Amino acid sequence: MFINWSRRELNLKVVYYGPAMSGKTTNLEQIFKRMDPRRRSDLVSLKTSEDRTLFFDFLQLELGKIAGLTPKIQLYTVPGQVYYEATRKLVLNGVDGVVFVADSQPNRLKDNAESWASLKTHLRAYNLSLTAIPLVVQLNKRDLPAAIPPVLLQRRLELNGHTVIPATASEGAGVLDTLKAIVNGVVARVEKEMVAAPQR
Ligand SMILES: Nc1nc2c(ncn2[C@@H]2O[C@H](COP(=O)(O)OP(=O)(O)OP(=O)(O)O)[C@@H](O)[C@H]2O)c(=O)[nH]1
Ligand SMILES: [Mg+2]
Repeated sequence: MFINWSRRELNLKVVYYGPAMSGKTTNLEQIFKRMDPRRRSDLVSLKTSEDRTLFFDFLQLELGKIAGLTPKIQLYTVPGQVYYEATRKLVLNGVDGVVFVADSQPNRLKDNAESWASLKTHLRAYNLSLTAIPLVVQLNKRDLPAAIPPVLLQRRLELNGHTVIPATASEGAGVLDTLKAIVNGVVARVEKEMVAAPQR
């Protein structure tokens, strides 16, 4: 979180995290398509020639005022491919909320679990944890006939208590529900912090 008092802007950072090809970039593309252009930036995507995220994607949204400040929500995705671990950690720096995009295909259960473990490790390095910041789990690719039942992922990742939202991001289903859930979580957290420590 960063407050620019002279411009009365509140900057909040949400990171879409998850294994390779789970649909993180697709989420941002759908949000970009569905949001009022006056309330969103351009979508910046740094991709390889095969459409894989190279560094991150970035999209900024503007919300209605909170406590006289204009909140700007910055959405980032991480690159899911295994060898970009250092980039994933870097993108998480200063994060206010995480959307974990899991892949529903049965053969991706292990990749989901490994990505989940790496998320925990990186957050710990920033003195954060999955219970300390708002987190939403999106179970994506529900359109696939072999999609695993949500409870299987819940058990494997030990997701007791975390919100799980089913989605088919490629069709836009569940994308805005996921966004709403994480934005509500992040804004509620900020409001609580402002009450606890009013700044001006
Ligand atoms: N069937 C199906 N395919 C999807 C869905 N969401 C995304 N995809 C496809 O999955 C592929 C990967 O999507 P991306 O959004 O690029 O995945 P990513 O997580 O950003 O991948 P990396 O950047 O490499 O980590 C693309 O071909 C998408 O069209 C979905 O809900 N169902
Ligand atoms: Mg991507």
